[in-house]
Amino acid sequence: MKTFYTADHHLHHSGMEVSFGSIVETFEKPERAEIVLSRIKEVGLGPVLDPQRYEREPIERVHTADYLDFLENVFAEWRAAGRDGEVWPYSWRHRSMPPIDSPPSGLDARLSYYSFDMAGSITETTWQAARRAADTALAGADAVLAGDRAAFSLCRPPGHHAGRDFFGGYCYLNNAAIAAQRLRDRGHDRVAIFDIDYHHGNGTQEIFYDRADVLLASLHGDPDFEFPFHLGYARERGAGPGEGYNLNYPLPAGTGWAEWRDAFEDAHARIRDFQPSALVVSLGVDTFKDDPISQFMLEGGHFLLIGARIAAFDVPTLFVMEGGYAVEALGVNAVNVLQGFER
Ligand code: SP5
Ligand code: ZN
Repeated sequence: MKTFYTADHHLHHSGMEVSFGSIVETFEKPERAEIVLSRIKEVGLGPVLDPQRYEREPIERVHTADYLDFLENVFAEWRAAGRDGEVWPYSWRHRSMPPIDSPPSGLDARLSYYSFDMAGSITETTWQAARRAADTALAGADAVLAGDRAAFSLCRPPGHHAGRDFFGGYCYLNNAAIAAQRLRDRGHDRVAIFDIDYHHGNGTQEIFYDRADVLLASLHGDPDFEFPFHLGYARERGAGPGEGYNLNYPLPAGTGWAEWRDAFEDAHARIRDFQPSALVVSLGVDTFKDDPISQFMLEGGHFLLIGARIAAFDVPTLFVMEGGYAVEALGVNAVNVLQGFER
């Protein structure tokens, strides 16, 4: 299968994050995409192609124009305010505070409004990198639309935590959602998103929550103990016409292959019942046993089995890279899914 990749991902690199009270090098670092690319070349998966540049229009099908303007301009605004370093939000609306539905005017208040955590910062070139990640997803979607059985969008920064108008969890633009919407807009009536990243795809859920044309099934660490904490429970089944089209499988810390596979197979059957004409896989491999920020116990060989089961849907499939932070194993694990699919 084709891989879409651009070295422009290097334009995003938040230097640090806070982990259990310590300032550490961010887990979401540029080496991640490079090791996956190396593995793709090593196994000869297929051609590696630079994505074309897309207009904002396909991105605005998912994200609000005011949020996109904010992402594009906030770094300059930060500098104009006389501030050094990178753009970081630092305070959020507590449940004791009334909700609002339009952005405040002050810089820090607006940063708070458009985010839900400080997993990653906005650097001078984060907007450009996020745009190119969205291009990478769109190019993969277009390959599938042109008739490819499958494609891999090696996106970085990742996307599934980003909602219609917010960033968080290392994510700025929701690459998988943008690709799924592209598939909808260019002729696929029913698109399923299978999110197998360790974390709940809260952004993807928010974007498609009231829709019956895009099914989301997500396996993840139970939000009762795991990031992003406040979304991803099994009781969240969709709203209005989307009722029944959002499927969450929260799983306990320490989940191993047998338990993960049981949930995966249940989701698999539900996706099959939906009869999608195309599939987007939010491909995180932070379910790996040695992942430094995660608590599932999958092993390298399991990713081959996952790929083979995804192939059994027998529908055009786009894989979109999400998380995975055990950098040494990340290339093998991610590409195992793709090789398992192709066998
Ligand atoms: C796309 C994706 O996988 N985003 C994940 C964002 C997780 N952010 C929270 C990271 C918390 C790290 N602190 C735990 C360190 C354990 N040693
Ligand atoms: Zn993740």
